[in-house]
Amino acid sequence: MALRVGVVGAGAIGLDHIRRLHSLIKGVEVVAVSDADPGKEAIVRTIVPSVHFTMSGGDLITRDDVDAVVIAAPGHTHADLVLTSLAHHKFVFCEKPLATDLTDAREILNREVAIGKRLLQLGFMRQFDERYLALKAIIGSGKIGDIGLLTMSHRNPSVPDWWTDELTVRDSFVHDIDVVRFLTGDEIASVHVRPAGRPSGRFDYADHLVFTVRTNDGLMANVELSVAMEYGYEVTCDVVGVSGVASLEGGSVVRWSSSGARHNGVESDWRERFGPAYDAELTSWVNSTLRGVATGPSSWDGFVAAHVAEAAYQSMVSGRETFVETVRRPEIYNV
Ligand code: ISE
Repeated sequence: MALRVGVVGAGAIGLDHIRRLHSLIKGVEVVAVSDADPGKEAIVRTIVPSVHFTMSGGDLITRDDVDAVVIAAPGHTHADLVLTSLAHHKFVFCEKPLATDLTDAREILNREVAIGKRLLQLGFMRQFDERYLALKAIIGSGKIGDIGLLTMSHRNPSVPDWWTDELTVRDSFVHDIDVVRFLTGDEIASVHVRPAGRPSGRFDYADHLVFTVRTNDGLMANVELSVAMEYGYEVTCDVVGVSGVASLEGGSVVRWSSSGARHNGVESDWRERFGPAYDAELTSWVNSTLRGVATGPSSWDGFVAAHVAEAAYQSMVSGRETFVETVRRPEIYNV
């Protein structure tokens, strides 16, 4: 029997997920969609004509014909929707961030631990991206020796009108936090945030930020994060080891030369750059949910990202390096 899924949120990524669940991934049926904007119903029906549409995410989650939930609504709504899903013991895929508030992230962790098993997979899709997986494989092969430094860039061409400095940290930087943990296998000990370049005046803090991250084992990561790089969407990562360097380059994989110049296309946004990774992460979620288990990035990864993001926000406010207290990982997350 197909997994009957309800999708909360029919915005940009929500519609993408509805399309891939309906048309690409096997063993799953989109039976319900919710969005606070009733105007989204018509768009949703162009993808799944017979779907049940509601304006209430909570009503969707509690429906008897919804076996599992995909949360693709704005980040500040995630915590309540996840807690409702857990309260009804429904498997849930939640887009990042787990929560935009550390207290909410901790509450989700406590609820899942109280249930005694994982029910949530979190949308850290870079862990399913072929380039990041290849980078992790090179690190693990020992070809570049012990690693000591990551130099990363995360450039957004623009952000929505409602975006804030705080969301740059709590909703965007969380990807880079997870990448540092994913590639190094280490936990983050401190973070120091500084503004870079001349602000455009749109944000109180900055359009371009530099995060200096240190891990418990003494590795360092320098992360450049921008929210107004009009040329396109691009992420890069250089990993420096004692005997070599491994690089994840930006832009499209294929380069071309013409008219005396070399060219390399750059994706327009994160949905284009990470499309195959979203396909892979949701396919994995459907397959594991059909087996009755949650796999991949967890509430623990989401809690740690929120914990480090809180330290980064404190650093943004104080201008100083902020240390991250050590938190013991609950047993259910020890795979
Ligand atoms: C967005 O929500 C994403 O998840 C993208 O992957 C990230 O690059 C972007 O900064 C976020 O705003």
